[in-house]
Amino acid sequence: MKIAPKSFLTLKKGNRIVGGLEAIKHSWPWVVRIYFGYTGCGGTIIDDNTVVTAAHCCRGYDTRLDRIKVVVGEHSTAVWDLGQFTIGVRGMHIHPEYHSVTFKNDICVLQTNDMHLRLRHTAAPACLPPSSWHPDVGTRCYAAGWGRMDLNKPSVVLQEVDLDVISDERCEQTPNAGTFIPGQMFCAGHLSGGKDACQGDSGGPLICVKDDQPILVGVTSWGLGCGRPNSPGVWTKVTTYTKWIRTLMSNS
Ligand code: 4AZ
Repeated sequence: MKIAPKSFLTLKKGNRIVGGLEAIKHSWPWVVRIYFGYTGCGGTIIDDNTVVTAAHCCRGYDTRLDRIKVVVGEHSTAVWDLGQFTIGVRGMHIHPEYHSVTFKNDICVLQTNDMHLRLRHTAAPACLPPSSWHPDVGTRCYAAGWGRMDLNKPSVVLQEVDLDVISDERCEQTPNAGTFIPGQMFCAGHLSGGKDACQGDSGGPLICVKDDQPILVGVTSWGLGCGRPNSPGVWTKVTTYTKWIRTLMSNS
């Protein structure tokens, strides 16, 4: 799908996700804030009625869909932003092989009510990666969320940060080794530390740009601390799951 060229990746001054900056309002139209009860997670719109998030966010809510609230067009959680709206969830698909201890297959697809994206100025889908396409090591990508900043309090306004794709081999040389599963997960960030996703950013996207299109390459999943040197964050490798996701989309 063609994406309207909004102000994606144009930054304005602000502070800190960890080491990031405040995003320009509505410059991440595919990012949603999802409340599972009172717990906040991120998510990504991929079409009019589909949002991708982390399985560890969805867990326990498959029989309580009425307790889930997807907020679209959100910028500040403290005020009702112009263009912000809330959408209900009709169905949930936690990956059938998600494992809550090892975090393998940490991906969940939510079927929402129709978001009427064509009529919205503040919401648009990100693209799924072409099957088996994954950005090269070193590619600069971007994460966003309302999670904790510097292991401190959550951010009130959407933060964004640039993170580089790290090789599986290099990731295996960090404390992530042992839990990290190549093929299903990948690492992104800066080995020097400082920039990272953190608690509360889970479920949100790592977006890489390919042919001027925003591609949902990763789902924020886990990490050992936030922004520590030699301890990059770990993302669910979306390309591994594209077929599964597309099947769910065509069945909805
Ligand atoms: C979390 O707890 C979490 N530094 C998400 C991402 C990272 C750490 C923790 C990555 O949801």
